[in-house]
Amino acid sequence: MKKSVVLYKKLSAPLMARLHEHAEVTLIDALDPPGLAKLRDALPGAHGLLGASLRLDAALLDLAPQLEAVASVSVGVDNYDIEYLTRRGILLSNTPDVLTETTADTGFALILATARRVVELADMVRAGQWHKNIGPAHFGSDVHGKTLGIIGMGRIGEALAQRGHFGFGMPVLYHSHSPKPQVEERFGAQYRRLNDLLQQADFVCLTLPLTAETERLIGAQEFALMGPETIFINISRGKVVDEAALVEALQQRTIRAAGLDVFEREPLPHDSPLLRLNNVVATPHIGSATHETREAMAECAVDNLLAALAGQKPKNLVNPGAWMQ
Ligand code: 8YV
Repeated sequence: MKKSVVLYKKLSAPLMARLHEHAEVTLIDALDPPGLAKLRDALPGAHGLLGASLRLDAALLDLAPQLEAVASVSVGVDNYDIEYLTRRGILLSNTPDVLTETTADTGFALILATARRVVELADMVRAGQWHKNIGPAHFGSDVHGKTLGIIGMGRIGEALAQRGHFGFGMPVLYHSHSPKPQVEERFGAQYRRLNDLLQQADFVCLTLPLTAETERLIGAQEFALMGPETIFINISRGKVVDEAALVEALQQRTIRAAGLDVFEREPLPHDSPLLRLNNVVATPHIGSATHETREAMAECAVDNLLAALAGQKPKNLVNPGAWMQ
């Protein structure tokens, strides 16, 4: 008897075929009200869930008494009540590694686009407003040789450091739970306490997960420690930042500019004050959003899910305490 899997993220045809071979599949086409109603109806019979970008809390998962495994198509796991899943012995997996390089590329895309005002000036050209040679009013800031500050030295932070060091000759400062000697050796990176990094870096980049400890880590006090030429980059999670304080810092030029791929609310509301500032580059959470990487993530998630449903330990198990249940 095939087990029941509920998908709330569309997969490619090859991956769908693979899942159908091993499981009874229910696909939730969209996370709109009808889709969420269909999801709730399917949960009582579900053994496995696969998807992303949906908060799976106790209220929802109490509807799934047979649930054995949740495979997230993401590296971030802040959408999951991990203690609840572990208590129920439900295996949660994610998709690290396969998205590291692409997400670090996104980080550098934002560094360059924000420093050199690419979006603002490209829009000026498109609007037919390029009438003469660019002057100081439209100059950006250099990236090469500037100091790159990375908050959260995990896989993505390390890939960002690699790009800064080898690609742009940037001195690298980092802040993390613990010193990372391999990063210091490979990229000449130097560990800094958070406040020192904020004062010394030209680019302050957030690459850390959203946890109870990191929520609103960067607020008014932290922005005040940065300088008027500092450029702030967030490719982690919007809620690591006090977004109202960020808006204020940008409006008051406490910092020079911000390149943001994540926001407190997503999609970012059209009336967000961030969208009325020309010193903001805002992208719609595209960190891992390439054809190649999203397919690799989905394949990783399918591998994790099928392993779990077959009684094997998934490669990317987030909550090992559930495995020992
Ligand atoms: C997207 C991400 O949320 O992996 C993460 O944690 O933030 C992004 O990759 C994810 O890819 C959505 O499917």
